[in-house]
Amino acid sequence: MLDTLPLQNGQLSQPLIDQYWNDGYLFPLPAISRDHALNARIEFEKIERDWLNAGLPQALNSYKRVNAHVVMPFAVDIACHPQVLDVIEGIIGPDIMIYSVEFFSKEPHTDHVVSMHQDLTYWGMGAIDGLVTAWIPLSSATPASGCMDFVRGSHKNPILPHDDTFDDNNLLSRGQEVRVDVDPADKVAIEIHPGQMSLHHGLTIHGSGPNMSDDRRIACVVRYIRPDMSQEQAEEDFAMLARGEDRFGNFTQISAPKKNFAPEAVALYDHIRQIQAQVYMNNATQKSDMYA
Ligand SMILES: O=C(O)CCC(=O)C(=O)O
Repeated sequence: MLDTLPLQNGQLSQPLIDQYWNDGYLFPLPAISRDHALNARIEFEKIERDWLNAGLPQALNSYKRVNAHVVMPFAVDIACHPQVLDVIEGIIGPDIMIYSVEFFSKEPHTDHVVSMHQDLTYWGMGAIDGLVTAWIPLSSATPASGCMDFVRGSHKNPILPHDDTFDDNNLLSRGQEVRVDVDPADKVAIEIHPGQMSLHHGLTIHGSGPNMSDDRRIACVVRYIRPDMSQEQAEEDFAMLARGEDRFGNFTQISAPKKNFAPEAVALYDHIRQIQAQVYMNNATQKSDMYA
């Protein structure tokens, strides 16, 4: 296990900020505490039990897989944790919005993978620098459990062509895969454990292999944006202010839910989903629902 990178008064030092912009990722960094991560897993698994057959309008998997912050307060608690935001501030500055919180889980001994891709490919914001992802594990992410692999320096590319595979074992909405043969030797395995996190740039080529371990691999994945970013392919898009100010108004601001799946939050979730699905699934070679 790699030692957590040292912060200066809870913030990224200039050499670490430089390393992020040079490599397109940074890890392992301190995140929420180990206890917080393990308790968040307990809450996540309780939601899985309590809400699976509760008659929600969408499949529970959809709420877990995208925009969990709209309906699950514990997802907002993680995304707004001051320690995490102090680190994010070093990358995108003092005004920080949450674009999405997503749970990526892989069951033990299963073939689910994430093909190599760039996040920004289908998000309608262009090839921007003002989006950073914090990948916060709620269980250990190791090469055996299917941790992420990053390609160093690949964020210096534009958005590259991707092919849709719609493979059932792929956790991405379209099974999208970057049309580049990534040499296995160029993949850096991002082993991290509860209490740590990794950061990656929206253009960094990354993916992850199957979980061959005996435990679930669960991560809380938070997409942070600067308020001056904007949605170019839909009239409206949504974000939650986590710190600082939004002086641009490019995103409709949403507030944190007060309880799990509050009816008004579930209705808002559906509204956001309808608008974002048009962007995410634009020109898809196969009609498919977003994260059903
Ligand atoms: O959790 C994974 O394996 C992949 C997550 C991912 O693609 C991302 O965080 O952008």
